Order: sequence, then structure tokens, then C-alpha cells
Amino acid sequence: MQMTIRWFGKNYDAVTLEQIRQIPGVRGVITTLYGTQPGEVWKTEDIRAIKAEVEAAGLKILGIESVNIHDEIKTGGPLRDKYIENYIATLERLGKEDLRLICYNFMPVFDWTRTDLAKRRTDGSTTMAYDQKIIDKINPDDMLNSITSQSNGFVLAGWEPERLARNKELFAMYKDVDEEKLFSNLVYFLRAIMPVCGKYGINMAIHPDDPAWSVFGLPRIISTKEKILRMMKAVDDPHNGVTLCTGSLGTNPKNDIPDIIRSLKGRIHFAHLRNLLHTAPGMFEESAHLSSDGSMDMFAIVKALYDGGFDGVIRPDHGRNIWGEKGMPGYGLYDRALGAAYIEGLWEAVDKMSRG
Ligand code: DNO
Repeated sequence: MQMTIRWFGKNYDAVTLEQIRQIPGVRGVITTLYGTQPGEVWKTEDIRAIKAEVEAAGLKILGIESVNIHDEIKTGGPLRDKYIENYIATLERLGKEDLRLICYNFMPVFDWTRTDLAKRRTDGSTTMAYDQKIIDKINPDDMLNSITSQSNGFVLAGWEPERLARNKELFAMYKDVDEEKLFSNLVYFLRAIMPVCGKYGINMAIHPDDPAWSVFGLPRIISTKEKILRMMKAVDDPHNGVTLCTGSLGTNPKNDIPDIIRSLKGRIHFAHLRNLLHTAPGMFEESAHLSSDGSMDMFAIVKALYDGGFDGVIRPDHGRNIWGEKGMPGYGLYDRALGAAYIEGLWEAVDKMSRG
């Protein structure tokens, strides 16, 4: 297992590589070329520059989150083959630079969705929260405005201004895309990129839908064990894998995460570990990583990963905002550092118990 922290690059993140370097056990970061648009072919010189910057701080880039997928590919539009070719060209350049873990998502229009980015908890911390009752009463524009106004001045990954400006156009593009169509577009894309993944040993790790149910009537195809296994079987190649995001799958209390982990043996390339607290049906808030603070059994999750021989990359996921930090919602330094140390403690305990 390799512990990492997501880092958004010096122009986007208030957390520095020097700070990340001091978190016990963390030897790498997960990043991307922020500022590139979906569909663009990444430049080798840009990839080399960010690698050199991270390495100069004594860390390594251990995964790219994300190489985003153009909507022509997701909707199966007339330009999809051109954008798939561009995607393959980017993968080729990443592969040549030894970057072999790619996280991406196949969610229509929005990436993750929350209704509150700074819900106050009883301990005084603030956290991101979701309430389906609020979504049922608003339209997508209201939600975009609310997210942007609560972003603390940061550009939030998945909520980039270029994307938000095209909200209405995007909804129109997805009008006729139901779950079956989205699924077959994903299969088409994966079949096309598997050869380049095989050539460079690149592991594709699809991120689950967050929350794990439909929002604003949009289709969801990576939200349950059955749906994920269907995707794994449709493109049955070890390079077609998953980002096991406990906070996304765990939004639906019916998802048994240790069971999902066991069913995906060998296909989990990346793990986002965090906890959340279910407060009512369709309603949750992101707790601290500790099992006792939320609804998930983090020990059982780490044990299932360990027992399945997981040897990939882990990152703690969203943290609360604590100790007065003015951080990016979900991505401040302090609570994620606590999360990393906690997960490493669980891992060490499971490892030592297993070895007797
Ligand atoms: C949210 C993240 C997601 C994730 C993308 C992957 O905090 O986990 O935005 O990066 O869905 O493409």
C-alpha cells in the first residue's frame, strides 16, 4: 500500500508539497494538470514539469486524478472517436513518463454533488453535507451558485468555471442518454483505450458516482456492486479497474463496502478512504475518518483491502475544516493528515495481526 495526498498544484492549492512531505508515511501525491480541458492532448513538457516539481520536494506523483473524459465520449456524440484518439495520445505521454494510475469518472454533467460545503458540526468543525430534500426543491443553476459561493475562493475540481458556464448546454447533450446508453459509451471508450493501457501498464480506475443515486434525473452507472461488476465483465481486462471510494459508494447505506471490495479482487487500483455519517434517508455529512465518528467500519474496509492483497495507492479523502484553517472545502491539510495517519495505523494493525 502506498499512502498519498491529493495535491492540486501550486496555483490552485493552499497546501504545499513541503507540508505534505511531513505527514507520516506519505511519500507521494495524486495530482493532474489543472487548467487543461477535457479533450485536450497533454503536453509532455507540462507533464515533465509537474513531475520535476513534485520530485524536487522529495515526493513522487503516484497517480493522476483525473484525466477527464470529454462529453462527446460520454454521450457518444459524432466527435467521440477524435476525442478518444486525443485521450489515447495523453495516456501514451503519461505512460512514457511512468505515470500509470489514472482516475476518471463517467458522471454526466456534474462530478460530485453536495448541498452544503460548510455544515457546522457539534465539535465546531465544518464539513460537506448532502440533503436530497434540498436537491428536490432546487434546479441545477441554484446548486451551481450555492457551490461556487461556498468554495472559499478555491476552484473546486469537478466544478471548474469553464464547465459550469456550459451547464444548460450539457443538460441538453445528455437529454437522450439513459443508463444503457451511458454504459455502452463507457464500454466503447474502454475497449478503445485498453491496448495503450496494456502497452504502458496503465491502470484505469473509474471513480464511483457521488452520491450513488441519480441527481436531477441524470443516469448513474457506477453506483452499486452489480453495476460495477457489469462494467468489469464487459471489459474484462486487469487494466480496467476501479477507484474504491468509500465516501461515494457509502452514501447509499445498502452498499456493503467490504463485500464490494472482496468482489473486486485485483481490479481495485486506487482507494479513496473516508467516512461519513448518515443522518436521515438521503441525507449525510462527511465525518472525521475514524469509525466511531461516522457510519462506516473503517477497520473492516482496511481489512478487506489487505486480505484481498491490495497493493495499490490509497489517499485519505475529504476532510473536515478544523483548527481555523482557510482551506479548500474537503481538501484542507489538517483533517486529511489525521485521516492518513489513522488509515496507516489501521493498516499496520491489520498487517501485524495477519502475520501473527
Ligand atoms: C471529489 C473527487 C472527485 C474525483 C473525480 C474523479 O472529491 O473524489 O471529484 O476526483 O470524480 O474523476
